Amino acid sequence: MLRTDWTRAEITAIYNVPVLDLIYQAATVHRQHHDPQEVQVCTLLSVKTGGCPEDCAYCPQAARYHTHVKVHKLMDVDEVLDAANRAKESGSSRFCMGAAWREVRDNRDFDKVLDMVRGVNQMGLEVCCTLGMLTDSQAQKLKDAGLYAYNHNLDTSKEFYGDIISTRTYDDRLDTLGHVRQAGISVCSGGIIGMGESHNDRIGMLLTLATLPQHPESVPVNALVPVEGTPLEDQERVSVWGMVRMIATARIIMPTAMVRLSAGRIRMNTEEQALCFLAGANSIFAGDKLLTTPNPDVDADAQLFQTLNIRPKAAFSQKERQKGVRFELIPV
Ligand code: SAM
Ligand code: DTB
Ligand code: SF4
Repeated sequence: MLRTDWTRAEITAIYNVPVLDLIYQAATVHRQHHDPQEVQVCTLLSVKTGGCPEDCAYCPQAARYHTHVKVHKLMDVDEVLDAANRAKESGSSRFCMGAAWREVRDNRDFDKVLDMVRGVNQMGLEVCCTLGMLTDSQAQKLKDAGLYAYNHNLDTSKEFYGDIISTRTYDDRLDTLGHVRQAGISVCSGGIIGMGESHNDRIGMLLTLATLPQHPESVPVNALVPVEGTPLEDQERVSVWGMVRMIATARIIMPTAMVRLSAGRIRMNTEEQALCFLAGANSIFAGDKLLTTPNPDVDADAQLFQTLNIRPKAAFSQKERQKGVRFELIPV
């Protein structure tokens, strides 16, 4: 039974279980709801890069920080569809387009994004976007264009949020998640660890996600990628045990969600990533770039999948496939 009435005390107790027992419990829950050999492979593309007016302390794309990121206006639809095709050919079943916007505006750029969504959907890929805040009518337009999922992270706890971002509120984030859910789009929401938050903040973020009216279908767990020029450039690397605790707790309290081992894989070896999969992660971002920072390349991931005997998950859920939604199985 899926629970949306978790208490802080319950989640804290799970989070603090001795780590090997925690992995065992999470691995058990994982096997009740998912095929442990299947890992969803998603490809990210930054369709509009840098120059963002927000002040997210982790983000290399915020205009106010001086980072290596080169500003790039919204890409052309054809270029994006070419990239989606390459992602599909290399084994991805989900294609996620990111824009360094505070919020979506109803203008020609949004119309272009809607064309991108239509095109990627027609390729039989699960199409996802992360474009900042959305109104309910924008969410509906994305849904009508064929958007499958929308990524909008809570990033951290409500209490720590103000230390990281001042240009929008936690409630703004929750409102957008509500609009996405209302439009019938699959919700992708998680956060980042390693920003100087406490264990209580990590637990607080999981509590908010697991007590939404409905769990997100996908929960990305990012390890901070510290980028030179951002206020968090000197943060220490999070240990694999930090990632494992987050992933395992998310797996236990949101058993049917896809838990995504997201940013930070570039600094993890095969064994560390294997621990994360054992703890219940069943999705990754593939391709040598996330949005603006490096990620393991396709060859390294093909090797990872071979070593761990895991395989990429096909697009769309079993239920939708039975209803006749287009999909293709692409081996790596
Ligand atoms: N501008 C939109 C927004 O903020 O929702 C979409 C793009 S934004 C870059 C997507 C997510 O990437 C952020 O919410 C954050 O969780 C993650 N992210 C950004 N920079 C990161 C970093 N340096 N390390 C880890 N995750 C990061
Ligand atoms: C998410 O949770 N992580 C991805 C995706 N959703 C959009 C982004 C990670 C970005 C890491 C920093 C960068 O490459 O710019
Ligand atoms: Fe802008 Fe998103 Fe980066 Fe924040 S995380 S600065 S909103 S691109």
